[in-house]
Amino acid sequence: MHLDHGDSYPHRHTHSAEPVRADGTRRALRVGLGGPVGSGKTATVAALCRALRAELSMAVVTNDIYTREDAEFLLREAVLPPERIAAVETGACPHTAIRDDISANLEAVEELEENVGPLDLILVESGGDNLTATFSRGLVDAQIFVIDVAGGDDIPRKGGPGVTTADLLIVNKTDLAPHVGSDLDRMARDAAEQRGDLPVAFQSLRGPEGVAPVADWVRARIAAWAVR
Ligand SMILES: Nc1nc2c(ncn2[C@@H]2O[C@H](COP(=O)(O)OP(=O)(O)OP(=O)(O)O)[C@@H](O)[C@H]2O)c(=O)[nH]1
Ligand SMILES: [Mg+2]
Repeated sequence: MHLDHGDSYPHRHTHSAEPVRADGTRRALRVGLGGPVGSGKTATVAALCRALRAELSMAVVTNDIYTREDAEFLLREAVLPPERIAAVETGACPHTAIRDDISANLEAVEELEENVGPLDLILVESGGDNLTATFSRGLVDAQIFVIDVAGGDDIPRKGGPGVTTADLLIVNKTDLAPHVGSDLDRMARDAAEQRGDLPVAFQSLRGPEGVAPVADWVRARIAAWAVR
């Protein structure tokens, strides 16, 4: 049987484009943010833009199923100039567009680099999904999985590839823990058990520290990227 699908078959990307292009310029570090619906992905993206935009050349791609709502929120909040915010309407299960057929997202990332580049950092927000959603390594270089304390303090224990393998796990909305009866120590213990040495950030975007620890994690990734 001949299995040559030519150009019409969705290409499976198993690794990203090289950091340094043929002409010697360096492409942006691409960081994906995934996680369940409403956990705080867009709020984290907005806070990261505010924290890092003075020191890094940044852009954002948002994924929504049927709308451009997340991009519109970021535009309204003016976290970046409008030409640095792109929306992909996935029209299907959100994980398909970040894992299986990543072509629309890759196109959005490459167009941003072309139109507003050179860029240091592109954040790609997945549509809200479930605990199994992860990004293709052909789309992003690092991924952050965002869960929140209101989703239940047993989420880290339940595992799933987002919780166990993401380069950074954010447990968001810690300010709500007392109101919803979530035990943060238990979440920290369970997360450590699932993730070994991989880092976990407990975050409240309503608190004084806000996104600062996650912004520091991004800075460290950028520093490592610059010497690759
Ligand atoms: N109390 C509290 N609320 C937060 C925090 N972070 C985000 N929120 C709120 O949680 C709600 C959902 O946040 P979003 O950032 O839209 O969540 P999302 O993960 O992007 O949602 P989808 O894209 O729809 O999956 C919003 O009302 C945010 O203001 C936090 O640290 N504490
Ligand atoms: Mg969102």
